[in-house]
Amino acid sequence: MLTLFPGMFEGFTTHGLVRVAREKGLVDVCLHDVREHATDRHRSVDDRPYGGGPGMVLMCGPVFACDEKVVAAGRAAGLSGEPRRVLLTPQGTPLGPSLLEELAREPWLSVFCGHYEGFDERIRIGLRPLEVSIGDYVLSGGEVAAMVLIDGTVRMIPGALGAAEATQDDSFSRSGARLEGPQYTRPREFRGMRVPEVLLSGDHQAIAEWREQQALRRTRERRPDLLGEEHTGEPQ
Ligand code: 6GU
Repeated sequence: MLTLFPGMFEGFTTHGLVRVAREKGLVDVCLHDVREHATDRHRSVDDRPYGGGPGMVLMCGPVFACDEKVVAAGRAAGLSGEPRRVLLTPQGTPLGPSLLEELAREPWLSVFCGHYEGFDERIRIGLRPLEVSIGDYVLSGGEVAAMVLIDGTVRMIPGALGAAEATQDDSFSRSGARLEGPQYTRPREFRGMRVPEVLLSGDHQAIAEWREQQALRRTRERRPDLLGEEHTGEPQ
């Protein structure tokens, strides 16, 4: 990760899925502070745009220097060639399941978190990153988007999830995009709300059919587009 705020990743890399995947040796996440590559005494990483206008633009110098350090550090750690460079920006390709699977197959990713009004265009021209967006809204910086990308990517690495957390029933998994249906755990009754009888029946066939029907119903209700259908507006 190349970022102006490495501290934002601390909790993310030391908890949950990413922590476990690191402990299993499936992935490592290394944080690189772009500001360490500033060259002036103010440690500037951004400057005013040529041609005028509001906002600041991330400068080439610190970003290219940080990229070079990342390449050197990766090689020292035994990686070969170059990293697949990803730049997080609202102008990028929308992130989806097929891109996550593709990224999960990469041995080495270099993830740039955008900030300020944008990047000096020569960062795009010189480093040729894959530009990725996580949706049609603007965030204050690329860090949160980078965590979305890393979490989604690590889940796709074989062995990252335990058997119990298998991805096949997930919403948006390969096996056909559909939403997950309702789930219940103990107690059988909570504040007057009861677990559906079929789930207590022990009839595996009936349970599987119920789950299938519930998943379809929920998908049709909330995301008919996933089934290639129009929204009917029918309540559940
Ligand atoms: Cl990748 N970055 C920022 N700053 N905002 C976003 C985004 C990324 N994706 C959606 N909004």
